[in-house]
Amino acid sequence: MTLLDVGDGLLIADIQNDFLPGGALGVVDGDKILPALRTYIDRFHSRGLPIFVTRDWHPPHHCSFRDRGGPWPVHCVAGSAGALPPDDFQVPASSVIIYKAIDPDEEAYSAFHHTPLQRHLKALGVRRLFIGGLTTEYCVLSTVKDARALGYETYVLMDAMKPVNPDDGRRAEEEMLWMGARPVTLKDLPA
Ligand code: VGL
Ligand code: ZN
Repeated sequence: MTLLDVGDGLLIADIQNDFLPGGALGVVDGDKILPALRTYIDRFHSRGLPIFVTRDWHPPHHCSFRDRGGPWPVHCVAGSAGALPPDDFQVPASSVIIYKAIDPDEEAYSAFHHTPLQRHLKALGVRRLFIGGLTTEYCVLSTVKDARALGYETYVLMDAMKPVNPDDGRRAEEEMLWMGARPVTLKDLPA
């Protein structure tokens, strides 16, 4: 299928300490996808293709936190240790970092929502977007939805994402494919 080529871009959602085991909103086995993600990064970077990484980056009293009636424990507070990627997950210096959900009064899961992502993608000529990371049924699903609506050919990294809740994760996978996103694994992308 998909030999990587000019016009392809990789988007990795929310690899941040708080979403990894032991973190404030630790995703079970979230760390297990890091090796695959490192390989995806190599595949794109070695071809000079652009890489985008998102960071959930909440102000200290974000509306999604329980103390404000939201569903989540305090997590990924802007600039805190929990909001940083783990030391063993370094991305190329040329990666574009997208900060999201920075507005205190607005929940936002998609990497497109009130961020400059779309402008960066246009500027870099990205037409096919490959999306994985954390978490399947929130950031990945919402981002894939927006990418499809914006007309991107969209690939979901089936071997490099994890859900908060496994049932919701399976439903989200079905929904993404139903929206026309295509499944991809490392096996589909030769070195
Ligand atoms: C996310 C839970 C809470 C996500 C963000 O981006 O997937 N999930 N905040
Ligand atoms: Zn969040």
